[in-house]
Amino acid sequence: MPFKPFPGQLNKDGVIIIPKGYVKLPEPAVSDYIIPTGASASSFDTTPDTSKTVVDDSFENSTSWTPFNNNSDFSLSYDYDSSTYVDGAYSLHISISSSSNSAYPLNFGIKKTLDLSKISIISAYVKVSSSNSSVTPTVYLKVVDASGNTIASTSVSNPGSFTQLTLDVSNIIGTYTVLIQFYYSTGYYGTHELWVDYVTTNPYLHRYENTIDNDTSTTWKPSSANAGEWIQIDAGSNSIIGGARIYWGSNVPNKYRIQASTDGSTWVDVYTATSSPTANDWTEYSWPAVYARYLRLYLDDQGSNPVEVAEFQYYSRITDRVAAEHGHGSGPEPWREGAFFSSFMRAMSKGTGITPRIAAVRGSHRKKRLNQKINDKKKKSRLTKKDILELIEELREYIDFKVPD
Ligand SMILES: [Ca+2]
Ligand SMILES: [Ca+2]
Repeated sequence: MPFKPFPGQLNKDGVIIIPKGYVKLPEPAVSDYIIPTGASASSFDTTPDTSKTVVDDSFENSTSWTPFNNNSDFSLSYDYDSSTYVDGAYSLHISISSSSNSAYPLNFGIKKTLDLSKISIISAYVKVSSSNSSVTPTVYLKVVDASGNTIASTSVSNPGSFTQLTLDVSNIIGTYTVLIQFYYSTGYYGTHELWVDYVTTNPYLHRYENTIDNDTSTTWKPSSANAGEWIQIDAGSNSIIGGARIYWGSNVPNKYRIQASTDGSTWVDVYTATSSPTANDWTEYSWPAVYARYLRLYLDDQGSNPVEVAEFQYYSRITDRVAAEHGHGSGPEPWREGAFFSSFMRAMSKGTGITPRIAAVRGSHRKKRLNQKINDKKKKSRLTKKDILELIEELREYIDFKVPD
């Protein structure tokens, strides 16, 4: 007596698609989602986050900045001025003095090496004084490279009272020397003084790390609304990844894809969106589990404004994979895909009694166990759905864990 054919469809690649609703499994819990270990993006909006001002007040009674003096004809000294400030207490007071004119420029100040990768703007309060009325110095806040070349600069002429210098460093990624510099093109006798009260920096408002900080109020935003902007997350190592969830910000795309990669360079589409997600909320995505380390959100059509992504998380491991394959939440339609040896499935569906070929299964214990299960099932005159699902799981367990050579 032939058993009832399996309700799914077997395609030419030996893949079975099980109809919607055939198997019902629980949705993954929120705790099943994993926050990635890293993120990167095609670009990011460089607007500073003015709510997160980092104050460097080391100028109160010590300084983490290094005083410098590029005029050997003058001697440099510095102290901490308890009567000159804008912040309520102390500034760094640095000066050079000489009793004779010099042929060299007046060029002194303080410097510090800073990683500007995550800094959007730098600001400093500065003030100068000179005992020589011929000297009208310029105070620079500048970024220089290892060769001393100026990368970015802003300045104020002869500030007699504390003045804030603010420099946009949003296009500068990497570690550079930041200078606060008293400069006058010619050397003159007298005492020349520079005060620095404090320095502030602001991070970016929309850098890509914002998608892995477990905070739905912080977002990544690309620098343009062009098609092709992307953000990717890193699971840290290759894993079985069957789903993700994204918390979208205020602007959502019209068309987008989720892609997976083992190496960060070759990508396969695992999910293609056919409509816009809900703004300011989570959207869950699932797909047949893939072996991957990286997931990438690729924006095919952002609409008129750059999108915002607040969080981008993934899920892994078998229990999550099973749930993924059956669909859940607001993701795609529930379905199930099993990759089989087509001869096996044809044998199963036709009831011909052909022994399935499982030569590809490595490991004798696994092969033996699988053969045993298949033989047990074949003793029955009619296979139930449960029987078939058990066999599917047995095969899938092996196939999913197979690491590419
Ligand atoms: Ca101060
Ligand atoms: Ca966030």
